Amino acid sequence: MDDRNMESSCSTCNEIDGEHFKSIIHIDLDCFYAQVEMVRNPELRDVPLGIQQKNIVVTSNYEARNYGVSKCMLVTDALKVCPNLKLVNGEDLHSYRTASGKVFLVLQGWRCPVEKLGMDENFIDVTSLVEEKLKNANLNDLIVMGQLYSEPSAECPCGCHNRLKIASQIANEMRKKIYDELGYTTCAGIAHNKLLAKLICPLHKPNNQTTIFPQHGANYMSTLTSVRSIPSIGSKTMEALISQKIISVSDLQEAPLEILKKHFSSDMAVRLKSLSLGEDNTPVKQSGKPQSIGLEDSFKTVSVKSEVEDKFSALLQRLLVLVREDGRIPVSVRVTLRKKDAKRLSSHRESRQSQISPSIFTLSSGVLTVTEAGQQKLMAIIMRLFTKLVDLSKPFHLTLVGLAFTKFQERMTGRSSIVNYLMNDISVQSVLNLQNDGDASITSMDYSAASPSSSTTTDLSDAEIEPSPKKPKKVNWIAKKRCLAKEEVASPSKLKVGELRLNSKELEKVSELRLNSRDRSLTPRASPAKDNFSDASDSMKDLEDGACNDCPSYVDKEVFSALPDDMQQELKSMWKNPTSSEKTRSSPRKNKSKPNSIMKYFVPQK
Ligand code: DGT
Ligand code: MG
Repeated sequence: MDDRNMESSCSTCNEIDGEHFKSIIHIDLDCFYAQVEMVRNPELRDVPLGIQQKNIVVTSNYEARNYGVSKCMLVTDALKVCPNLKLVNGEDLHSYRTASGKVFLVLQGWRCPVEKLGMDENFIDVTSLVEEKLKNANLNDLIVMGQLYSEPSAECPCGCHNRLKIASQIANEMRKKIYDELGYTTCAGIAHNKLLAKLICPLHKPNNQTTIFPQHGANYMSTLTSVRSIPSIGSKTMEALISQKIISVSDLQEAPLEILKKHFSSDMAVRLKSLSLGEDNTPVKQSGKPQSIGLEDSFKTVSVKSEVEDKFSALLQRLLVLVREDGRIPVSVRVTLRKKDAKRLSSHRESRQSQISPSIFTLSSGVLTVTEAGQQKLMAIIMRLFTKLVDLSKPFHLTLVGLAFTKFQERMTGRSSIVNYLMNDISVQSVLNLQNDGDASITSMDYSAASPSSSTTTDLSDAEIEPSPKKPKKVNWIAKKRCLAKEEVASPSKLKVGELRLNSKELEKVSELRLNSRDRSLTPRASPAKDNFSDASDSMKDLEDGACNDCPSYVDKEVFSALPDDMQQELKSMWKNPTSSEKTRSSPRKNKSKPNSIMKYFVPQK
C-alpha cells in the first residue's frame, strides 16, 4: 500500500532535540562509469553503451537500460536484449577515480561537510548553509526544487519543510554545477538525515532529485521490500532477520522490540527499529585522506599456491601504481581471502595484516618507487600472510584474493611545526569491508568503511564487488549475489586515493630517515593490530650517524641529522639553555605532561 498521506507524528519535532534540524543532501552520479566514458568520447552519447568488466556488464547508460540491459548482466545476455550494444572495457578504474575526485572537489565549493561514499556518491550536510539562507528567505516563495516524495497534510512546527525546501535548491545548484563543469548528470536525495537522503535519492532516476519530509520517513521505509536496503544491515544481520521471518522493512517496523532483543543486543534491536522507521542521527563526516588503498580480484576458484602467488603478484603491480599516485609511504599491508564455502549462503572473508618496512619504498625526486628487491620482499610478506590464513597441508579453494595497504606514513607540507617532520601517522580503516556486520552489530550508521580492529575479519557483505556501498536497488539480493559470485568479475577496489602530498626533498629525506629510525625505536605510535606479526627484519637499514656531537644521549642522531639546518640550530640552542622541566627530565618518554614536546621524538634506539 502506498499510503503517502499516512504521516508519522510530529510531536517530537523541535529544534531543541534537533530531531528534524539537519538538512542533508545525498548526490549519486547517473550510470557513473558509462557517463565517464560518454563525456570522454561524445560519440558514445547517443548509443546504447555497456561498461564491461570481464564477462559482465557492470553498468550501462540509460539508452541501453531502455533495451533491458541491467547492471551485472552477462555480456552474452546483454547482447541478446540489445544486439547493438556498444561495449567499452571498464577494468581500468583510473578515469572513474579521477572523475570521482573532481565531483568531490566541486561539492567542496559550498564549504559544507562532504562525505564521499564509494566513487559516485557524496553526502553533504548543508544545515548551516540552510540556516544562513533562511535568514534572507521569503518563506512564502519557497518551493521544493525537483520532486517531493509526498505532499504534507500540515506544516511541521519545527520549520523543517522550509529548511528542506532551501536544501533542495542548494542540491539543484550543486547538480547544475557538476553538470556545467564536468558534464555529469546526477540524482539527489534531500532529507533531514543521511538514511532518508540516501534512500530517497534514486526515486526519480536519472538526472533528478527528490525531497522527503521527515514525517513521511517511516512511510517511505515501509515501501522497501528488503531489509538489506538499509545501509547498516549487512548479510549476516539480514540472515538473522530472515530467520525471524522479517524480510521487508515494514516487517521490521512491525516486529516487536522484545523479539528483536532475543536475537540481537538491546542496543542493536533499538537501532534496527529506528532505522526501519527512517530515523538516523549519524553525522556527515568530512572525507579527507583515503583510509586504505586496496584491490581485489574474484574468480571461480583457485586451489594451487602458485596460482595464488600469481594473483597476488598481479594485484601488487596494480596496487603499487596506485600507491605511487597517492604519494604516501605504506607501513602496513593486508591480505584478504575468500574461501569457498558451499555451506554458507554468503561469502566468508578472512584477512591478515603485517607491518612493512618503509625502507621497501624509496623516494626519488618526489616519486615513490619500489625496487625489484623491494617487490620481492613485499611478495614474501604477502605469501607469509597467505600461509597464515590457509593451511597448505590441506586442499583449499579460494574465490577472491585482496591486497591493501592499510597504514601510511604521511608527510606534511607545513613547516610551522617541527612535529610535522617527525610524526604523523594516520589511522586507517579498511575500505574493503563495507558492511560492519561481521559481528552482527550495529552501533552507528557508518555508510563508509568498517574498521576491522583485529587482523582477521569476516566480511559477509557482497559489497566487495561494488565500488560504493549498496543502494536501495530493487533487486533480489540473492539473485544479484549469484550473478556476481558465479562470474569472474573484476573487482573494482573501494579506493579512496587522496591528494598527492609530495614535498620537498628535504622533507622526503627526513621522512625516510625517521621511518627507518622509528622501526627500531620503541615509540608506540605505529602499534600493530593485536595479532599481527611484524616484519622487523625488513626494517633494518644502515644509516650514517648525523653530526650531533652536542646532542643529549637520548637523541636519535639519525633523525637529528636529517633535520634542516635551522631546526638543528634551534634544538642545539634549546639543549644549551634547557628549561627547568627539560633539565629534570631523565627520559623524554617519561614526560607525559607534554605529549607533543619535540623532545619525545628523540628516542634512543634500543
Ligand atoms: P545509477 O546510479 O543507477 O544511475 O547507475 P550507476 O552506474 O552509477 O550505478 P551505481 O551508482 O550503483 O554504481 C556506480 C558505478 O559502480 C557503476 O557505474 C559501475 C560500478 N558498479 C556498480 N555495481 C557494480 C557491481 O556489482 N560490480 C562492479 N564490478 N561494478 C559495479
Ligand atoms: Mg550512480
